[in-house]
Amino acid sequence: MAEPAVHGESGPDDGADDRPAGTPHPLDPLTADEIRAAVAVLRRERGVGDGWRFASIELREPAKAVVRDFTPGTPIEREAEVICWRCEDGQAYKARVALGEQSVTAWEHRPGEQPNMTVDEFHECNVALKEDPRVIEALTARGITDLDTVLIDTWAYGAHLLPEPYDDRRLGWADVWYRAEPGANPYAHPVTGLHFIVDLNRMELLEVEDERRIDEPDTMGEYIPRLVPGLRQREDIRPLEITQPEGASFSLDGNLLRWQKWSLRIGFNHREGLVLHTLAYEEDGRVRPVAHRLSFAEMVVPYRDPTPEHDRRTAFDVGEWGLGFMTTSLELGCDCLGEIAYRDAVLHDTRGEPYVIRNAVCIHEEDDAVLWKHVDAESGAETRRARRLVVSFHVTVANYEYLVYWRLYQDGNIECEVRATGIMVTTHFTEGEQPPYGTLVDERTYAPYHQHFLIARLDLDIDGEANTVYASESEALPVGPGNPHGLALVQRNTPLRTEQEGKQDYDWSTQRGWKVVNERVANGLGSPVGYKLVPGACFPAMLDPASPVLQRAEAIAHTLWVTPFDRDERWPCGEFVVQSGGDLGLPAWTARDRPIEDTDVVLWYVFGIHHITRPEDWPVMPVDTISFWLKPVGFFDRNPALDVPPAPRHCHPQEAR
Ligand SMILES: [Cu+2]
Repeated sequence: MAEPAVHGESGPDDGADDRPAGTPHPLDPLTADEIRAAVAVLRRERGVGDGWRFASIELREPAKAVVRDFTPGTPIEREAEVICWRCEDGQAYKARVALGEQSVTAWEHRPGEQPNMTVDEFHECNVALKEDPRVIEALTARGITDLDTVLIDTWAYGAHLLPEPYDDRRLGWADVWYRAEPGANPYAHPVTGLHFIVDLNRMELLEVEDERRIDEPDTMGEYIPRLVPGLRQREDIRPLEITQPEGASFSLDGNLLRWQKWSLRIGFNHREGLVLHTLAYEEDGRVRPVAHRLSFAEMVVPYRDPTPEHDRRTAFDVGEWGLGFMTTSLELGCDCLGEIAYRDAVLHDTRGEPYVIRNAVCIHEEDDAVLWKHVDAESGAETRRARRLVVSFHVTVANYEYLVYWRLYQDGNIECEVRATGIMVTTHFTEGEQPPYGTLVDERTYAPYHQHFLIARLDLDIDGEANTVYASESEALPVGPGNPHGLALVQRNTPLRTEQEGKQDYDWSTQRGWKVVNERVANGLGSPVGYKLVPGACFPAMLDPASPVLQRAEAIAHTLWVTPFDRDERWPCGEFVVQSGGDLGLPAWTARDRPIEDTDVVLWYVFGIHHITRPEDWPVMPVDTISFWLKPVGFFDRNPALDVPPAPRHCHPQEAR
């Protein structure tokens, strides 16, 4: 869901200066000029003119071999992948454009598919509906006459809910909210029972659903200090400054980021937002690959409330709206502290016109308490301070915020943290009639339970592409000979050989995790090198197999899926999730049951927030924080952070005393 406030902040800049010096790297995102060039070619060769919309324009990432063999300065063929549609008949096309030759290399008609929702449609729908006499009448009947206070929020449909007379159209359904005064929170005031069904291609109001007029309760949904009655802000907080007098310890060369022994490339696109490419760790002069590509490929947010107010509310925030399109500019001192480097993102509107999101990605170092420590009776305390490199971006999807942090540590650990914050969707009810599917958060106001399933696409390449995934589990042996006290604990590692075996669920009782191993590379101890996906924040879908919501998002039915690498397999719930009926992603690909042993594998990790709403989440929700880890397991021969020096002038007993 999407209220994209990003345009205003990004300004009129056209992003022409975003290209790093020199020739592009094969993984650099498209520049503004490249976006314009792709659009110009399609206008010229395929007649994509007025009356069309561009849903997405992004870099077609090259094959791994091209990336591996690239030498700086060598010209490369850049390709754009474009999805556009003709509004008149709703027909969608997927195109590929060779930017060097300025030619269309693929033009695929996609009948029956709906491209992603767009920022332009969201805004145009809000404006068009507010001009419609039927909308004005419905609002007036509810005592709302100042349309400037009204926000109409468009959501996408699932196929199973499309109203029949219009089920071949591009449809949106809309919620209505209003601000108590200019600058106040629209999500503080839901207009319960009023929804609109809209043909987005014609911007035509098809139906007004006007039910259940409920007397507005006396709620307090404001969070901006001047609007919170009687708020006395705390006065006992003194400044906490982060200083790095000699600057940061990372370097940025175009999109290439280096920090201590880590290196990676920053990527960005409309759908996944931030992408980490070619992540590697250098050891004794050897650059050791860990991941080819890390990103978020889907997010599924079913509201678990079957009442008519919420039963359509299953958002696919990646596939419908795009984490990139929803990315907001970051601000120094608020979102990030310390010595910060930012990267801008270049995206485009539905006319194909590029625009820039300033400070879309933040890169900085953080102190992270103790890295390792021991106190010895003779030599005293030996302590190392930990630091981590954080690459992050924030998205605002209408009422909700998602903050994504990829963190690299000095001991080879990788942590992916997501924080959810923002404003919960709420609904009013008549006294004594609160539905059981949510929590009371304010007077006659409840926030429905819902879930946020995030699907991380983890293309790991542990010391190369030939990897095997093992389910790694602990087993306690029964009491018996050799184990009289029942203490024996062994570790079982089961190779996942096929895609069917690669469908894995979390198991608390065995502490199941998944180890990605390269059998062809041994560490100094003679064992194959590996990294372990240490699960966190996983929970079952809790959806009946017959549920059409689960059928659209079968990917959330397992904690982990493993597939052989295919660069065109990117979207775990399907490429076109707007108005989708079934999941054409992971379940369809894995139905072939391809081998996944000793080959280039991709892990799809499903985790998230099972959001049982609380009064404390209202009116603005303090962050809910979840994460998972990728940890080296025999990738190194010993603690790789032994070489981290003590902090200068501190922490070294011999010198300090
Ligand atoms: Cu939530």
